[in-house]
Amino acid sequence: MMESLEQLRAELAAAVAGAGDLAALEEARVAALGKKGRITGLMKTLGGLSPEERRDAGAALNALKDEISAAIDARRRELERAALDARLEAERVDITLPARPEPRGHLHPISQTIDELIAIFGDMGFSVAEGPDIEDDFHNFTALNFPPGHPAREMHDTFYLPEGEDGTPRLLRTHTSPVQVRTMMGQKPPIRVIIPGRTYRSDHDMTHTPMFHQVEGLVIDESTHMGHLKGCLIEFCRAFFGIDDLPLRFRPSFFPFTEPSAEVDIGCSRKGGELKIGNYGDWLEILGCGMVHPNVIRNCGLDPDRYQGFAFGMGIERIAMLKYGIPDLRTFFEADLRWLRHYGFAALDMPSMTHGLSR
Ligand code: 2NL
Repeated sequence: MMESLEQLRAELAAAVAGAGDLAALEEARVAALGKKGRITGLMKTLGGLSPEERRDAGAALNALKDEISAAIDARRRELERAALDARLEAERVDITLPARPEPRGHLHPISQTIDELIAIFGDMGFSVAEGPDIEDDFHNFTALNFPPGHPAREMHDTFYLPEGEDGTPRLLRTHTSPVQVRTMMGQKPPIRVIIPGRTYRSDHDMTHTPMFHQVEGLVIDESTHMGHLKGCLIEFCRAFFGIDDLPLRFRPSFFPFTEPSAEVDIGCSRKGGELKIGNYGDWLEILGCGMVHPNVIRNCGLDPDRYQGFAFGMGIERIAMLKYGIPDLRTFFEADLRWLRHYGFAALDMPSMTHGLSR
């Protein structure tokens, strides 16, 4: 029997070692240790032996069984490891490859310009505020010192909506100023915010679209004066157009919500019918500004004897057209992909003070 056990050990060990995958290994296990396996079969013959023979043969069979079991376990770990290695190799992903070889989307010039405004004013310590497009009379007109019969309040210029549940008239904001009203009513000075956003006016021709974008800025503190207003806007215009010696001219003007008020021109040239921004002797209007009217400060719940400040506003389409040479306002809203491919910006071109604000 011992001789045949040696033979059996060699055969079973070879079957285990030669199993090429987990299924073959399971077959070898059943053939050796299963109910009808060869070791199991020999175990069943022990009963017919004499006590002495049974003790020796039993010990030998148990040793063989343990040895083959251990060999099967070892082989199983080997095969599982090899299977995992093969799978990892097959499913390998090169995470250093670009997500898409060629990014195809473009940022709209309005989005790009807003990113640039936020970068420049952010660098000067301004944060960004937002508010609802649907407003009420108080935030859009009354708080801003528009008198009751002011032409801007007319149906003709403003999109009015059905009144709200409380009976107050609703409208689409005609400027971003109501967000500044909400800011003053909601937080204590010092305040330094810009508000870029959509605005709406009932006007549609070559140079007007019923929806357009504005950015307004507001600074409120205890001693903010017109010198701060001038320095801030000179710095902004020079950074935005990337022209260090860009001249600015402040002309007296009127807005209901500022006193005094000014309109700002930047230097330009119109030689040969082509508009060029820079120090060339001619002037181009770019924005409106002023010291916030004491009535507005009071209407927003602040004490005008303690707080004062400045505000400004400009059209985003207009400054984008000037900077990027876009000739027609209406093309901004046509959703023409060829136009966007031409005037749009790469999605990962993050504007910043140190890495350039444009391509
Ligand atoms: C323009 C001129 C301007 C403001 C906007 C403002 C807002 C508050 C108080 C005072 Cl809450 N002023 N905004 C001030 C001056 C001019 O916009 O030409 N926009 C396109």
